Amino acid sequence: MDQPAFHLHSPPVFRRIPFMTNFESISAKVRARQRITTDEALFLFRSSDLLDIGELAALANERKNGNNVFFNVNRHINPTNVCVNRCAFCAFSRTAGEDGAYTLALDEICQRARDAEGEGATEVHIVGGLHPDLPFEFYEEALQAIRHTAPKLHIKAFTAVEIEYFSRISGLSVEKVFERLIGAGLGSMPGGGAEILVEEVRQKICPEKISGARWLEIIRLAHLSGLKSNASMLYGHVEEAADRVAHMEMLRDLQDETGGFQAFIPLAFQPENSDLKLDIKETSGVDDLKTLAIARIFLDNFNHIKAYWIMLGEKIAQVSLAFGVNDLDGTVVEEKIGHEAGASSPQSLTIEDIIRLIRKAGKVPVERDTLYHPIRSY
Ligand code: V47
Ligand code: SF4
Repeated sequence: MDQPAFHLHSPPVFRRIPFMTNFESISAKVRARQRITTDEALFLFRSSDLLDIGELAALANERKNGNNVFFNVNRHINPTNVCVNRCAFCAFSRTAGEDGAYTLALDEICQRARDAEGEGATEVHIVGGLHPDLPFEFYEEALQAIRHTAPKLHIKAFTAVEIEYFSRISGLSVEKVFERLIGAGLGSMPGGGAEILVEEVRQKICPEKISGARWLEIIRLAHLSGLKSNASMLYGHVEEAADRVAHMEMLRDLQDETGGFQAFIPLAFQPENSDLKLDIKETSGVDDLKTLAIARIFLDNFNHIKAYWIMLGEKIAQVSLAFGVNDLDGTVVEEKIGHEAGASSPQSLTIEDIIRLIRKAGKVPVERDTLYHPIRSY
């Protein structure tokens, strides 16, 4: 039987009024430190009140991070672009033997790590394709060799997609793969491979990649092994706002369980040279800022929201510091994934570039290590 909307005898103030989401109610919740729902996040995506959303995100960030903005001095190393997956959005990968396919030798990987340490980096960020012939031992030896040549570097390496592949090619369980890699020097994991965790979207953009559920399971096992990780979201392709919200909800739920995520990193899709190019345009600045701001509001259990300047460009990354962002990633050096796909940002920023960018946004630049311990404040 249908329930009456309210009892006739109830005093008027207790009558049930159908709940209507509006910006004021969301704002009141955030100000009261309450979690917002997926419907409310969707409402924000559909709203055009960019500045109001940004102000709310800035408040949520200020409570966690004050006026500090983190960056780190790092270097990316992509050992190989040969990949058996060939995701439709990826302009970085090649088939073995194709023009432009490469695989670095162990000593080339070590040389890059040695250079990075010599230039003051505290981290190497290592991700690559799923190579059909390299054995698991190659990756294990690469970590051991880096630890030997550049012992001060933190090694942040391998997405959940690569970890699952290592397990497949080695016949080892995922837990054992983590144990071996940690033994070889793995310090934490980057947030790649998440794309959009919703299966329908994955089938369109990366049908050969592990499922969203499996990505979450591998990350859960990483956190249980004691590793911290990041989580990314590739947006601005075929997904809807509801998919972005569903993606963030899965991350928020896992974070409630493990607490192992450090930063959330929305990655703006770069459409050049990928099979998804067709008629997909670059994301707009408004969409970039709104996505970062909503992430800051929705992911109340993540400490850090990172603007990856490689995909956003320096200017949007800088402006995002007024929209809830508190991390600008790092100096990077030799970026391939975004640039193969047409990113117009530079390959690298100097420490001075990053400090100036943060200061001009009225914030305090803080160099951090990979695990967010402050190293130096400027
Ligand atoms: O998983 C691939 C994305 C990711 C394109 O954890 C693309 O600190 C845009 O995850 N347009 C790898 N994005 C990079 C990544 C990352 C980057 C910086 C910092 C961290 C961190 C992680 O790059 C892939 C994929 O989602 N990607 N192709 C493209 N055309
Ligand atoms: Fe391979 Fe990763 Fe590119 Fe997909 S995104 S094709 S898994 S390198």
